[in-house]
Amino acid sequence: MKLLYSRPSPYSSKVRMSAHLCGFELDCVPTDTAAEGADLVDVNPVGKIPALILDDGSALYDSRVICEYLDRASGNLLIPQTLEAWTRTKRVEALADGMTEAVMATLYEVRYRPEEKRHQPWVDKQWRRAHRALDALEHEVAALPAALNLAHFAVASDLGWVQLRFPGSFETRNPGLAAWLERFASEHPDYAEMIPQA
Ligand SMILES: N[C@@H](CCC(=O)N[C@@H](CS)C(=O)NCC(=O)O)C(=O)O
Repeated sequence: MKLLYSRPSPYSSKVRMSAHLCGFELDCVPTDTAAEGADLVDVNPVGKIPALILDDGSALYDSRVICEYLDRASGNLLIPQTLEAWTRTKRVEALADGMTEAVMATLYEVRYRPEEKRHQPWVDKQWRRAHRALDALEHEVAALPAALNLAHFAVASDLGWVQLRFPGSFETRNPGLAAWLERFASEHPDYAEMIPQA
């Protein structure tokens, strides 16, 4: 299977970690979303990464759907199946990815909008959203099970991305999250290598 991805992309990072746990080797193809090239939009008309090309040539997106696919294809190695554990796992994934979505919106505001068109109250709203999600995540990570699953990968990928793009933005307010990420990286070097990097 081929994965259209980029090294800094948190959603790609989550998919790569998930594939590793499920025992799938992905052919990872660096892809520039800004170019809107046929290599990407013919696979994913939405023009976002990650996008997975299956062995039969069909495509899957977005990251949540890809992770569901990897879980099913591996016989549920990624997502715990009891109702209670499934619920926690998917909630943590949604929380971590939702936090990133808010912070990414603030990055795109600066990256893609001319200065005179930026709207600070909207940016402030995204950061309030992100901080609430980070506060909730601080409680969630304390209750994660020892065995790695999709929730760990979502949190590690999303926190790693925020640290990359906005260093210092949560570590003082959420020391438990900073410590959790550090521990994840030191205890799981295989996965630490896949945390978003420039
Ligand atoms: N909900 C999507 C979000 C994907 C996403 O936003 N990807 C970013 C890179 S991390 C992207 O492709 N951005 C390009 C753009 O928005 O134009 C997922 O979970 O895969």
